[in-house]
Amino acid sequence: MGSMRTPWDIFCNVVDNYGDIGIAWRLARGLVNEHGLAVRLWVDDLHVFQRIWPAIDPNAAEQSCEGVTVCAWRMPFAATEPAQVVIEAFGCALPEAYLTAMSVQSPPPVWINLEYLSAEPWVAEHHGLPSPHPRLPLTKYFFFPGYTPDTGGLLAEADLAERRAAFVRTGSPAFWREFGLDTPQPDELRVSLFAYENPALPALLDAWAADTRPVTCLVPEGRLIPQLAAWLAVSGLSAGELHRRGALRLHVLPFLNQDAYDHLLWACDLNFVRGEDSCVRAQWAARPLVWQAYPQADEAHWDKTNALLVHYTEGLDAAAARAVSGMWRYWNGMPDADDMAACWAAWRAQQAAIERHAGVWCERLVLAGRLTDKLVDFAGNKIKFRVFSNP
Ligand code: TRH
Repeated sequence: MGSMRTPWDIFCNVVDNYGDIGIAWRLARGLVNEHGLAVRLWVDDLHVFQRIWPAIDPNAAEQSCEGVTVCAWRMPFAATEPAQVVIEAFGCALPEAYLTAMSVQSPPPVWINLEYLSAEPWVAEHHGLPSPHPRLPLTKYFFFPGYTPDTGGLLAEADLAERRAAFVRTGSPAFWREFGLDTPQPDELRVSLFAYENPALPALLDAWAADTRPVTCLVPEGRLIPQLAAWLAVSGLSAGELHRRGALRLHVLPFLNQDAYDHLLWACDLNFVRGEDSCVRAQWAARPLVWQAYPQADEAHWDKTNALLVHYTEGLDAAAARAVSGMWRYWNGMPDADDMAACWAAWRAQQAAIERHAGVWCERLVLAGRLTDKLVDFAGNKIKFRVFSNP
C-alpha cells in the first residue's frame, strides 16, 4: 500500500436520464478546478455521459477530460487502490472488490454517499449522519444537498454569477445566431422546454399558441419530441426544425453540452426544467422557472414539489405566489390544479413580479452554501478526526 493514492474517487451509476452523470460530472469538475484535487470519476455508461459532454470517448477504459480522470466502471471490477475520499453518488453501491480494498486500508478512506436534492425539512436532520457497514470496519456518511445553510448546499461554480452576468451583457445575440434565431422582439417571450413526457403538454402549447404576444419555445431534442410531433400533427421532428401555430414558434434544438445548456437558461425569459440538476441551474439563472419533479410511483414527487414551492414563493405577494404555484402544480399533474389556460393567464399577469423574484431568489440561494466547498470541508474534518483517533 505504499504507492501514491488518488485523493478522490467518485462512483456514478447511470440509472436513467442525465441527472446522475450531470451532477457527478459537475462535482468532479468543481473539485479539480476549484480545489486542485486529483479526481477519478467512475461511470458505468459513457454513452449517456457523451450526450452531455461530447468530448467523452465512450469506448475508452480511462481518459483525461477537463483535468478529471474518467474511468469506465466495468464488472468484474479490476483491482484498484482506493482513494482517500470515496463518493458514492446516489447510493449506487460500490463494487464489492473496491469495498474490500477500502476496508483493509489504514486509516480507511472517508466514504460519503451523495444524496438526491430535496427542499423537504427532514433533509437537514439527516445531513451528515453516519452509517456503519454491517460487516466491514467502514462507516458511510450521508451528505444531503439542500436549500438551507444546515444542509450540504447546492452545486455552483465560484464564478457562476460572474459568467452569467457577462453572458447576459453581451453573449446572447451570438448564442441565438448560432441556432439561426434573431435576438428576441421586445414583446416576445423566449421559453426553454426540458421535460419528461407530460399529459399537461398539449394544454400548455394551446395556451402559448393563443397568447396575445409572441412565444418562442426552444426544445432540446429528447423525450418530449413524440408528444410535440403529435400536437403539431407531423410524423417526426428533428433538430433545426421550426413550426408555427398561432402566437407560438417552436424550435427544436440539438441536445446541448452542459455548458451550452446553461447559456440557453441564461438567454431565455422562462425555463421549464426537470429532475435535479437542470432545476438548480435554472434557479442560478435568475430567471423564472417551472419545475417538473422526477415522477415517482407513490407521488412522492408532489411532496418534493410542494416543499420547494414553499421556499421558492416566500417573499412573493399572494397573487404572484399563486401564479407560480398554479403553473408548477398543473405541470406536475396535481389533482387540484386549475386548468392550464387559467394558470398561464395568471402567470402572464404576474410575469414582472415573478421575474423580479427570480433575481432575489438567486441571491438568497447563495446562503445555502456551495456543495463542493461543503463536501471538501466535510471530508477534511473526517480525515482530521481519523488522524487524531488513529495516531
Ligand atoms: O435528466 P434528468 O431527468 O435526471 C434525473 C434527475 O436527476 C432525477 O433526480 C434522478 O432521479 C434521475 O435523473 C435518475 O434531469 P436533470 O437532473 O436536470 O439532469 C439533466 C442534465 O442534462 C443536466 O446536467 C443538464 C444536462 N443537459 C445538457 O447537458 N444538455 C441539454 O440540452 C439538456 C436539456 C440538459
